[in-house]
Amino acid sequence: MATATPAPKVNRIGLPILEYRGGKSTLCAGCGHNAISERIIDAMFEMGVEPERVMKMSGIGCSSKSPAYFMSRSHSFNSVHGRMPSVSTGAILANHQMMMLGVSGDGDTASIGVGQFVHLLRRNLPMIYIIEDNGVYGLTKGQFSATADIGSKLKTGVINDLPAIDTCALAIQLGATFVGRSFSGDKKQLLSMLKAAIAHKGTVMLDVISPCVTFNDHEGSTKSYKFMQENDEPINEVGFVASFEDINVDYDSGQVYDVQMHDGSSMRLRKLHEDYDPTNKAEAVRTLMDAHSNNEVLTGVFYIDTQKPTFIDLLNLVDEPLATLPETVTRPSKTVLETLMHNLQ
Ligand SMILES: Cc1ncc(C[n+]2csc(CCOP(=O)(O)OP(=O)(O)O)c2C)c(N)n1
Ligand code: SF4
Ligand SMILES: [Mg+2]
Repeated sequence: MATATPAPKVNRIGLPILEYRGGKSTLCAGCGHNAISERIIDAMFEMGVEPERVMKMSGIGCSSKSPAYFMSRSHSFNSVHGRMPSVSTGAILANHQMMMLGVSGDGDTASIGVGQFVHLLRRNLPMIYIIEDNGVYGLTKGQFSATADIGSKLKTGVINDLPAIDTCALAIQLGATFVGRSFSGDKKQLLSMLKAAIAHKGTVMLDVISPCVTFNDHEGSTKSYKFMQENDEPINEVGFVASFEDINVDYDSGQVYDVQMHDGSSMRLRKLHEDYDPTNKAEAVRTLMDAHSNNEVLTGVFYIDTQKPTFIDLLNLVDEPLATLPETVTRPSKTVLETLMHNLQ
């Protein structure tokens, strides 16, 4: 007798994980970017996010191709190299009921795109911004990017003699309200951070070290699998309990920061590194600067602020998205326009 195939497991909105998948990846086997796509799929599925409510944004690069490999049912826009922040700003202002997920590369963000990136951070735009950070321009055959560490070595033997831009320190200083670093190979940490990112209201900036197996995974690289396995030092252990799950309080409050997220979820940051306070901006920047001097790669949630108004709050936008407001509401009447013209004479 034939046995019945078990029904696929569904999430809280009744969707199986298959509905969160994308096209088949064309990236190199073993590329860190593929693992990040997998974690995005898991996080969106576990959080029960409606795929059609997500806008996937990217620039240009191997990393920026990766939105094609997750969530095919979502909206997607592949912008010009380094210009994803401005396109995203326009899109979220047009419809702030959507969830914005940007995937960029270290080159796309910190080299050609740094001018747009810094203004995105100042605005606290509601957006999850992921940098798939391999320290090189993977798509154009592995030149150093602006996140490559000083002294690190290319396959050709060329040494990088410029200091790295720490995108996390920059993001904290300029105004992002959820800033962390993870490693594509750390499934547990990355998944918890992504789930908390989905629950946050404001700019989430996650720098995810994502080794380029083809151009930057050798001896002398500081973005290789081996280097991260040996030097990754978590600053806190990230736990996440979604608003729809039971919270069992079983921790010593002295060791944990329990952060209440906007949607009622709870993020728990268990201290692993001295007496680190993720709500203290100056301490966060100083800790990252110190880590550079000590050649440490800190991971975890460095900074969180759940109180700061977002760009949408600052602009006092109406609840109904601008994109769907009827023209009768958005267009000034003939009398208003005539008065305006009269006042300009
Ligand atoms: C305006 C412009 N300048 C340069 C390029 C060439 N280019 C394509 S991808 C890329 C760098 C991508 O690096 P990164 O963002 O780190 O992505 P990765 O491929 O490493 O994931 C460059 C310089 C381009 N496409 N457009
Ligand atoms: S070249 Fe590097 S970054 Fe691009 S897909 Fe291959 S491993 Fe990934
Ligand atoms: Mg890169």
